[in-house]
Amino acid sequence: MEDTSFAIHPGKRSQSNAGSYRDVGSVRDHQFVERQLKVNGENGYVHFRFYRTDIVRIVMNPSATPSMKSSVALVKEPEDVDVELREMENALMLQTTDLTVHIQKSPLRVSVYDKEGRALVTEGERGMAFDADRRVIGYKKMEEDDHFYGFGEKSGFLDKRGEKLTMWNTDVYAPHNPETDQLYQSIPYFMVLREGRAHGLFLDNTFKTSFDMRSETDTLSFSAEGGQLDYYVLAGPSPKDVLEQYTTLTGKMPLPPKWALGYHQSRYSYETEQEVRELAETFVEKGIPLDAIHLDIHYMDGYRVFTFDEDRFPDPRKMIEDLKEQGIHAVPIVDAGVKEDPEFPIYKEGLQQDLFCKYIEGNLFFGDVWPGNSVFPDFTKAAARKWWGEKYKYYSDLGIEGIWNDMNEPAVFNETKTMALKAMHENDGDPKTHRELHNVYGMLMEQSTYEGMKKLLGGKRPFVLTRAGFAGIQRYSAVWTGDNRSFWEHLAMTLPMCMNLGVAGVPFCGSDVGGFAHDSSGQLLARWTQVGAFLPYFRNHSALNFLRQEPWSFGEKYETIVTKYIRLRYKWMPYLYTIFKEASESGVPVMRPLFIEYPDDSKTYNLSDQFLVGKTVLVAPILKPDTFHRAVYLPSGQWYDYWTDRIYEGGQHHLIEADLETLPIFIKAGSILPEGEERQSTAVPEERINIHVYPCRGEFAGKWYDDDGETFEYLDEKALLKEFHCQFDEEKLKLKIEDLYNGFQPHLGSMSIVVHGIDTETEVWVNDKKAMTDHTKFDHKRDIVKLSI
Ligand code: MIG
Repeated sequence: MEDTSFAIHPGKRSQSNAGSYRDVGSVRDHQFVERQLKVNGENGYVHFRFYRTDIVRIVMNPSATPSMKSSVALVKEPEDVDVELREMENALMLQTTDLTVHIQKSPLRVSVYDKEGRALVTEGERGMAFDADRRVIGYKKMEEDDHFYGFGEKSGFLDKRGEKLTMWNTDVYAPHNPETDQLYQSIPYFMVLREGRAHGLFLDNTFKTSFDMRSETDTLSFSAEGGQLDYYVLAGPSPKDVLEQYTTLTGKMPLPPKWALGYHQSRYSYETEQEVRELAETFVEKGIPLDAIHLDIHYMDGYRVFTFDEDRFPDPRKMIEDLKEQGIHAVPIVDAGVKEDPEFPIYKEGLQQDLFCKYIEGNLFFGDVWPGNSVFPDFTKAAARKWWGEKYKYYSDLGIEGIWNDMNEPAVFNETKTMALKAMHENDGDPKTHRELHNVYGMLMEQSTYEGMKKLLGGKRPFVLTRAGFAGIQRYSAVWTGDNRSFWEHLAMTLPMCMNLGVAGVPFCGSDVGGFAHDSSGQLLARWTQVGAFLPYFRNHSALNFLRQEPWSFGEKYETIVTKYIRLRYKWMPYLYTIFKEASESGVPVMRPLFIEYPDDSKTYNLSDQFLVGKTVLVAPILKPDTFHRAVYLPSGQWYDYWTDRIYEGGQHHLIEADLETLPIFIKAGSILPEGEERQSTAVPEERINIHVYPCRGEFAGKWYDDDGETFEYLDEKALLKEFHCQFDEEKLKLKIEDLYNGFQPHLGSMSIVVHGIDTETEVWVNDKKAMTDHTKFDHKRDIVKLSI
């Protein structure tokens, strides 16, 4: 290795982030001002800035002093961190209480260590570099035991080691294969798990980026087609710490309205008011719970956004009102493209106010989408975001509280599938090409939608659903995973895809239950609905010209099963809502890969066909046709079968039977979970809560969170948080209920405690009083203690 710049042998690395890269060179000099270390290399400039003691930002710019501006992903300003700089002959060292950044001078190589001296990221032969086309690249050593997660919406298995992933928001109708890595979302971020400890790396670059954990066995690289090599190293050391760190940088999911956690029914499209009303009627008649009906593009007048077609939907206001009375929200789709039509007010106004994307020469960018020739709002411009956000008044005036944004990659019907790369974004006075800002277009549309709707709803929480997004999308919107197909393989893919979205900071996500394109079947719909009941976002959606897949579409046998699981969703609502609240505060997702809770258990590292809901509920669905058993891995501890209360020993695999009616669910001994009731929709108040205690010896605890489910008053502690602490020693089970806050009173008739897995001799004490137990309410394995609040 020489001190001078060097080029990487093109032959050797033709498979990797290819090209001839020039190294940043050796350190010439440095300056430490305002808590920033500014290093000048021979061929580039590198700045170091701590955001917290456990988060460091590193920015390399090949040709100019680095800009410390951030993309729209960032919500965090750097804190005033105490940083110590040590200068040595061959190196510089920046140190906080949590991290040490070691900068070798010749050549410039950066390694980051945690407080225990554990190397998080290290550079070896290669470090930071760039090429003649202004691509930037960073190389890091890849250890033998490194496992990779996050990256957002990606096909394939859970652990991304051995993958090469590109981030470029893309409308992919078909196929979603293991090799289809550019989908609708771009989250240039990953978490590494190495020997049970985790750290993270977030590349804040909006260009097309790519992450290569495939081409070399001991080196990974991350690169961008332009801009700076601007990345953050997150210290961990646990997966949950990394999630907290990442969502500190990019923001947390706001707590959704409760109705958004209910069951959603969609179809491309329910085409008339009559059809929508009949659909709602059928759900009510059959007693199948429903919280939302989605209105796909046919509701619009010639696919013009912010309109209803008057023939198909003669009285949307009345329809929406009547649906609400049935506890159902209407959620209309709103695409990004605006029809070219001089008599269409949105087109006219947007033009008059100069709010659409243009080329640098001043001519408008036109693209073909559903409405035909269309223009695209320039969401990089604050004025356009505000304008568009206010346009939702059209919907909110009709009583609509949820919006579904589609085609916001943006998708265009042409060969590149999107806007011309040289189209411009005004970007609030800092104009950039679409090539640079493509990946944030959807995210900015969501910002506009969420902020606009929030203002319009006067204190109510909006629900916003998006297809496209970038790092930080969780601040504005739930994410569905786009146009999957009614294949068993796509049911299976839902699990790792949604788990990795969760690891990438997006807790509120789900796939089209039943599959979007292609024909579903009764069995597939049944199994997919079983999974859907435990996905953070639960919507059945299907495409034009394929078999219908409403719960009753495949006959009574399947309808019964599908209904059972939709109802089950509502029983689990208090628990789901509690963990949604936690996710909104901690960034730890609702749906979790097992390694988050068991980082020392290597059997969890690529476990792609099971997941945890919260900390202690394990779901192991059947993902294959005509299959009525499967191997389930239960990590250490003891686990209760949810259906039978049979106890299984963890730390091993079990062969579990699961007829078509059964979704295998296991609850870890040492759990306390709130359970609600089956209801027609979340609009029906819960009469009763059961607190289920699944004991293990010793101490354990659980929580139940609740609030009005629709306003922001919970932020002023108008909420209820009960904590349950339990002690169990075979003869006695002592439960303490503590109100951490009780600024909200649910309309409850009663609260009951249900204790599992104890025999009749065991005494149950609640808040230091011996409780009357009633063994008749449940089967012999369960004990119930009645208690009212
Ligand atoms: O190119 O609005 O992913 O959910 O039903 C199709 C019609 C456009 C794509 C979405 C899908 C939606 C469909 N849209």
